[in-house]
Amino acid sequence: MLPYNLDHVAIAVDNIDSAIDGYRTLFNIEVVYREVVVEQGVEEAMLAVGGSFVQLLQPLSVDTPVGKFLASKGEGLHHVAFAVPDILAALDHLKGLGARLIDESPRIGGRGAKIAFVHPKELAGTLVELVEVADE
Ligand code: CMX
Ligand code: CO
Repeated sequence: MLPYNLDHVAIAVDNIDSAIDGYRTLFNIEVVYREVVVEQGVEEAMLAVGGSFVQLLQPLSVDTPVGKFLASKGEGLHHVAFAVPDILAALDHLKGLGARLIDESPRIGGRGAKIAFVHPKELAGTLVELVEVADE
């Protein structure tokens, strides 16, 4: 299983508007997509950098993955996401290797993409997301 791109690097933030302002002011990076994803418990903003994104994540409540993360660790890097052409094939491949999956089957994330997570304890303490981007 070979990801074809680094889709995004996700950062947990307390205030998405001030985080967006910071990236715009310092790096002139603009938001190309912004969405509330209720199932994931976040408001997310995607900021384009070349063919990849910085994903800023503000939790919708404390009782969500990003809310719990902020409460225990504070703001910072939350996960990295690899783009894969076929997420079902990628999950089958990982299951075959006995990987510790958080999602056995894909969920729908921002941009209508199919997403699934691999546990951070599996990969040097970093949460990894697989993304199959929806057709334009
Ligand atoms: N990166 C690295 N480690 C993390 C982590 C993260 N993002 N989130 C939690 N952990 C670690 C904690 O530090 C803790 O480690 P210790 O046991 O060493 O203290 C351990 O995982 C358990 O932490 P927890 O607060 O009890 O969290 P849970 O086990 O309830 O949940 C996880 C952790 C990864 C299973 C959960 O956050 C999850 O399901 N994440 C996937 C969904 C998600 O993150 N959605 C938001 C993003 C949506 C998007 O990108 O579109
Ligand atoms: Co993500």
